[in-house]
Amino acid sequence: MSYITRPATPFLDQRPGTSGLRKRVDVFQQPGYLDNFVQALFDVLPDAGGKTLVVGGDGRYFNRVAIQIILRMAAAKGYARVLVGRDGILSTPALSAVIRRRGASGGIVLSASHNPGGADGDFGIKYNIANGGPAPEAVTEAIYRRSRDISMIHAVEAADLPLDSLGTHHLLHTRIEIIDPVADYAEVLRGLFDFDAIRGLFQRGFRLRLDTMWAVGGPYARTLLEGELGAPPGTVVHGQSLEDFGGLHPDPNPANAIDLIEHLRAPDAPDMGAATDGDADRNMIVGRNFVVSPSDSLAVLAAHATRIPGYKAGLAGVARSMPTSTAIDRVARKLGIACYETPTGWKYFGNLLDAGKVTLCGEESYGTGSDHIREKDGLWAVLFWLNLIAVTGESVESLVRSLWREHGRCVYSRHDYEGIPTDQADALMRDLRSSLPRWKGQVLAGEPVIIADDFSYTDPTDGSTSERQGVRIVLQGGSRVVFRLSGTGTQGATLRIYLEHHEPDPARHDLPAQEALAPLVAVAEHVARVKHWTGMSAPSVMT
Ligand code: G16
Repeated sequence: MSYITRPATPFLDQRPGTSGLRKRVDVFQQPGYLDNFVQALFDVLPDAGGKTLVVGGDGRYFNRVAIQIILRMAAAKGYARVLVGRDGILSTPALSAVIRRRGASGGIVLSASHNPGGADGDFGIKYNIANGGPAPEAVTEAIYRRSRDISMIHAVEAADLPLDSLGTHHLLHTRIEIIDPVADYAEVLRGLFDFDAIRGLFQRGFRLRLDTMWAVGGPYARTLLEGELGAPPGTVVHGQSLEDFGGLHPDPNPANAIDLIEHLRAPDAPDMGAATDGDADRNMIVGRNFVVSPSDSLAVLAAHATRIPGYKAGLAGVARSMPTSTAIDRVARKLGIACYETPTGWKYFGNLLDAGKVTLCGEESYGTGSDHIREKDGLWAVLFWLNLIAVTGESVESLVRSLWREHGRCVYSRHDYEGIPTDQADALMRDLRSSLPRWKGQVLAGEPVIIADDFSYTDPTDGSTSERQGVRIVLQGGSRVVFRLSGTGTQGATLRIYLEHHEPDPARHDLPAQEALAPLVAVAEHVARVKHWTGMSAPSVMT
């Protein structure tokens, strides 16, 4: 075994997006593509002597190949220890838990999250820092800058290591430990929830259907729910982790988890349904014939948090991404706690959580989490709901309806226009931005526009500023339309249009969301001329 150095030519497209570098698998399969990015990362990080790195992924196609490359390069970087999940598996929340519990200096997550997998699908790589959360923009930008100058790759020459059983290996001076991917994470959750209460719920015949979408959540959910909490076998469906997620799109929303939605609509529906995504950090919650919007889910959890052992002392504050509905703001106001509004991307919550300013946070994109780790956490959200149902005796639907009764309903939808040629999407956003001064004060959908701007965020802990984080048109009554381009797609551009309307009148709470939001859809078309720029007359996906 020896150190080797080989020349490299930069790839110029390695700028991380909302959540790391995501590309099609065939892009990552180009010789040296992954190596270059990892070298850029290692060049940006300080000396690794005496430090621990955690490595794992969601088990998608190319996961194993990538891990072997990373291990050989981590040894050349000089890490004292690298912890790898067995079979190369670590869900994103589990990796965050391992970094924090084992005092690692950081970790590498291999996942393209909810994007499809398999040889024709997507792959991704993301660096998490010592707090267990995604690296902030300053770090990801430094990696990108470095990637444009890479000329040498440093690795050790060694055969692939066996990843399929627990044990210890050495790559020159680096100790490689293959660890149980579930243990650390499970221990964190045990410290938060009333496992006896959840066990009691299942003993009383409560039925849950948890769809882990053939992705990495399966082993975690089976161990905890069916193994430890007494949920009957079969509670976790699509629970085997497959490299191609069974050819499906592991995105827990009503469009992609249609099988779950249908089961919850059936006459013999279980009491609760839930789904998690490719890397098990997202979640969708479904009641009997009742889909919970992610923004409402976050608000319900915040409203009842003190009933859960891990949060009984109360919440320091809460946070949501800007496009997420304002349901949580209303709960926070009632609780008398601060509610922060951040740009889209979990990385923006890290500083607030570290500073103890917030305890719970979440996003419209099916992500919810807390200060227990520094990633969103799908199974955590499911256990939170189960614990809540166990102690309140209420159903999923009644918990959401109480929220609406008390605070009004934030009717919400996201319309995605996928696969737009990038130059057309950029032109739309450019045009929209330049039109902003025109909208302020105009009457749209019967109300004056009070805000027409491009969201910018200043982190209250370190003063760093992130600009151009989404165009907002806000009407006097609080209704909003928000526009931004996705930072996680891999084909062309995806335009996301977020629509929110607050409905205080209970008699109107059951109006279908798309109907209630129709005036705002018209506003969106009026200000952004979506048809003109994209040639599309309807969104590809509505959630
Ligand atoms: C990532 C980020 C989330 C973000 C989501 C959608 O989630 O961690 O914070 O809300 O992407 O981002 P975009 O609208 O830019 O596509 P994940 O689960 O894909 O890692």
